[in-house]
Amino acid sequence: MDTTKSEQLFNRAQQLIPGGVNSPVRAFRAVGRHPFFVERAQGPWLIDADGNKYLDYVCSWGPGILGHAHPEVIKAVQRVCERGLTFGAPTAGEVELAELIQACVPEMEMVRLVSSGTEAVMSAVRVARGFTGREKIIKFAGNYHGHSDGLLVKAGSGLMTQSVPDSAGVPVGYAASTLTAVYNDEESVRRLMEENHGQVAAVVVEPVAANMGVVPPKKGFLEFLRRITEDDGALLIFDEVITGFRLALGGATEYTGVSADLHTFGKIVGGGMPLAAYGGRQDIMSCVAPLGSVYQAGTLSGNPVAVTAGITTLKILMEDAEIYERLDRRAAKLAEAYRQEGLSVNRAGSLLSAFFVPGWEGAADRPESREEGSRGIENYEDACKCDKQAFADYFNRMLEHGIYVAPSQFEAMFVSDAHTDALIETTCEAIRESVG
Ligand code: HOZ
Repeated sequence: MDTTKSEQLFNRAQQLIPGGVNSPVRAFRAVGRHPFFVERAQGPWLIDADGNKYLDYVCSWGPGILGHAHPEVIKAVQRVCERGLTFGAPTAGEVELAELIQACVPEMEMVRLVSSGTEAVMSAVRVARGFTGREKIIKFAGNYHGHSDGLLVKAGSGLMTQSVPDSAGVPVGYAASTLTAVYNDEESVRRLMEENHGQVAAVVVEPVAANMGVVPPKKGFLEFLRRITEDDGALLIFDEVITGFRLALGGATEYTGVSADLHTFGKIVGGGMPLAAYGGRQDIMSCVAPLGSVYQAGTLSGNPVAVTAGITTLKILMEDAEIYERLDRRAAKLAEAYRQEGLSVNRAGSLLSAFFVPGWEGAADRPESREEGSRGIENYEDACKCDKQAFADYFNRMLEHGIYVAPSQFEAMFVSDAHTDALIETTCEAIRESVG
């Protein structure tokens, strides 16, 4: 595979951009190679600067549920661009997108549009503090909620990939009001709630964790969080930046049946453009300025181009009654292929992770260890035990087969509607040849 142009670009990038990338996991450090630079993308394919073509299961880390450059989305964006790129004033599209979000997730009684998932969660936490008059929050080790100061404590995603649980530069005081519990462990939450009774503004959780690899909630875990927050007068925030419009049109609430007070969305809701949203109960969201005293603002919030990409994407999803069933079926096929090779697989709809758990070698020959749910990863500590070198070897072999999965054991694999049955079959063959 010729990678000359990507290498040249990476050399130039490293002179100016920290690590040569604008988001750490993209640097490919965990898989021992340099990143490729993307030239363009279409459907399930990425084409790099040297003309190499990859079947893409990263899908821009989640937004690409329809595949890349969906013609309807591109056309709508081209049309709206002709009318101007940003106004810093309200547009009809913002109202329409808010209405569509509410139609999909009825709990979103009020919605605020922002520009990134980080901003959405940071703002939701501020609203929770303003509403309750309390300062502390509880998050879970291995959950990632963007890079705002108070949420970079025992965070997943890039921090896990680099084995840095906490970021430097976060004032001790900020981190002190973030309490960390163990995902899927009710007792750890109960203890923190008791020790900090009446002081916790919110429990913020990825309802299906997807930043320590995919880790679904154990039966009853989210229901427990709902009860304990209600009993204490704290709010429950579902960070649905990844799960929103991916697990179902109604996101995690539809998928799990559990309600939250506030939700945050990103990725799919922006249709591939920088747009995110937070919202929920009207009494809580009424605290946001100019209605209330919790301040949050943004020049590019509700940007007309991003809003158009979001509206078009949500409409396509809403009009296709079978899309989620299709995605689920295809992801299940991939999961089965990984299991047959002895890996431990977690899956929720079109999100999945294959973990190189200790003892994975030879597990393919032990039928009992191939069963769904056996040798499962349930939390951060379990995920940390995985064999990262084996993952890196597998990643590189998949890339040689022309298949791009996330360059970290701790990121999800995303299946899009552009991954046809035939492409899934090709991928299963590559999995058989790349694991082990
Ligand atoms: N941290 C995000 C993935 N969970 C984004 C990574 C990127 O865009 O490089």
